[in-house]
Amino acid sequence: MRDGYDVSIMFTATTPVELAPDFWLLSNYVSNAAVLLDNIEQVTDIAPFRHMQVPGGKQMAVGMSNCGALGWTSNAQAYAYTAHDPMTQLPWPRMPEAFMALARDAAAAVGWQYFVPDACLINRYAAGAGLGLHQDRDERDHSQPIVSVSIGESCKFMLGGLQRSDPVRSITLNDGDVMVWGGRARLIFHGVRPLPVATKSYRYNLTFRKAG
Ligand code: MD3
Ligand code: FE
Repeated sequence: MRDGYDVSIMFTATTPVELAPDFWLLSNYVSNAAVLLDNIEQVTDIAPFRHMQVPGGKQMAVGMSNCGALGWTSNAQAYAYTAHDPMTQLPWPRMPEAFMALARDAAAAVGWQYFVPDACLINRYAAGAGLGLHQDRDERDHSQPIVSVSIGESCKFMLGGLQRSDPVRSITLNDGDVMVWGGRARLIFHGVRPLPVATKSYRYNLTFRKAG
């Protein structure tokens, strides 16, 4: 037992599918998302979801928070990983043990041993919220993979290529799905199509990174 939960019941033996070179989908990998929702609530009691501004001045449709030593933040000027929450000046809440175990086990399942993330970005999508096509390039060490976990409502994930103009595939992500990518996929363009306006509850996504 860690954090009061038996984290060993969290993972399902799913067959990983390589959607693109070094880009893996583990469908229905998480078998008890309730543990994750409980931990998200504990984190966001301290570091509430907020809609960050981005350079250019717009506000993101996705609500965001972080846990771990570093958190991804944005304002009207720049993006950065910071040790403190700029909204409260507090350190980001520590990464729950169940999160760490999930990220480590998923990375190892597709061959990235000893993944130790120091940052977990928590995204919350309501009806109408999406994330435009982008690359994740604010992390220092691009040799480390990223692990992402989908919780709650499904979404259509946009999987592009290494050029913004490359064709984009649409992949449905459901509750409990995990993606792991690195290497040749590390700088792939990707995004999330806006959730249909009739969507009744939230989609959450955890992204685990080695940012520092
Ligand atoms: C990077 N989040 O937070 S999962 C993000 O569902 C982000 O909330 C999305 O993109 C979400 O930056 C998508 C993360 C993801 C998926 C595929 C990638 C990041 C990726 C492929 C290449 C590089
Ligand atoms: Fe991203």
